[in-house]
Amino acid sequence: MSNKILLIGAPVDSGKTRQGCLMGPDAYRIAGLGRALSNLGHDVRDLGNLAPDANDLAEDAHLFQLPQTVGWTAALSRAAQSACAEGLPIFLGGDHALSLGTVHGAAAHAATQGKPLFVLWLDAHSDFHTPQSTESGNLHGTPLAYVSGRPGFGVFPPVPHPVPEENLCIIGLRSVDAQERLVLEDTGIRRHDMRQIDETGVAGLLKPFLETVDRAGGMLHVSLDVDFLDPSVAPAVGTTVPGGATVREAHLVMEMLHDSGLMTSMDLVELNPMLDERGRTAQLMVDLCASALGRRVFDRPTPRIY
Ligand code: 6HN
Ligand code: MN
Ligand code: MN
Ligand code: MN
Repeated sequence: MSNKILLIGAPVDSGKTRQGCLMGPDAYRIAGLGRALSNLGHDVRDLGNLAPDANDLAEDAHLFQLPQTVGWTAALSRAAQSACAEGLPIFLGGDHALSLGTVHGAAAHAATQGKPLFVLWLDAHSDFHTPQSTESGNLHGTPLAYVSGRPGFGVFPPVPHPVPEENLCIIGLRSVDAQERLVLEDTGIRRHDMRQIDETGVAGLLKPFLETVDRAGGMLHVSLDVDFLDPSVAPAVGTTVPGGATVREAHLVMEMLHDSGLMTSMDLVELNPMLDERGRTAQLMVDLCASALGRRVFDRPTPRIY
């Protein structure tokens, strides 16, 4: 199955104080993402990098770069909405604040198709803060709360198509703040921590979710945070948490996504090339993305080395 794939650079760096994610899109390009996907037979277009919308919002004393993140949300929502109508967009981040916009836009597109949107969130963190509950003031910790329609996002674009809690699945959790936990425990969000991966294997967690998406005839947005992976294999992220997914666990998720044929859009987020070691994290993310789009051992007896 070949896809029209749109690579969209989203050099968002406003979602947290530690800078460097703005170099992510170019790191993915240099690590050969476009070539990896076109070698799999896909029609790949690189649309270059986006910029945030301008606005004249005031800075907020508690929130880091609020106006900038609101500008990105508006720009990325539009981009996602039109790209989803054209093909399968892959957003090259950029920190996780970019998903405020990409999921917002994917949900708007799904609504035009009369289809429900589902979201798979692969992350050490639940990113379920509101601008009120965040202690760090870093808005990359808020996208899931925003897209699911939680109140408190005042100056952000309204959310006319909230993703129902039952349509969200988080896998990889090992750092959930007290306030997030309180709220999450009251929701129908599927949330799987690392212990569940240990006990049942990642396939046992993902399969029922994919079956639900399939039965509902849904669209599926996948948001892959670098810190889903264990820092020993993916050091290039500001928010490392020990005890993350192994290389094979992550590939298996991607391979199952490909086999399901359900994924309709994707974010690659939180890569900070300043923190990388000889490009190994960027390379691993490229390889994972290739698995999600059909790379497999037996079709390629001689693995390509990029
Ligand atoms: N991410 N819960 C922490 C905070 O600052 O709110 C960490 C957020 C991490 C964000 O994973 O994209
Ligand atoms: Mn995240
Ligand atoms: Mn994270
Ligand atoms: Mn926090």
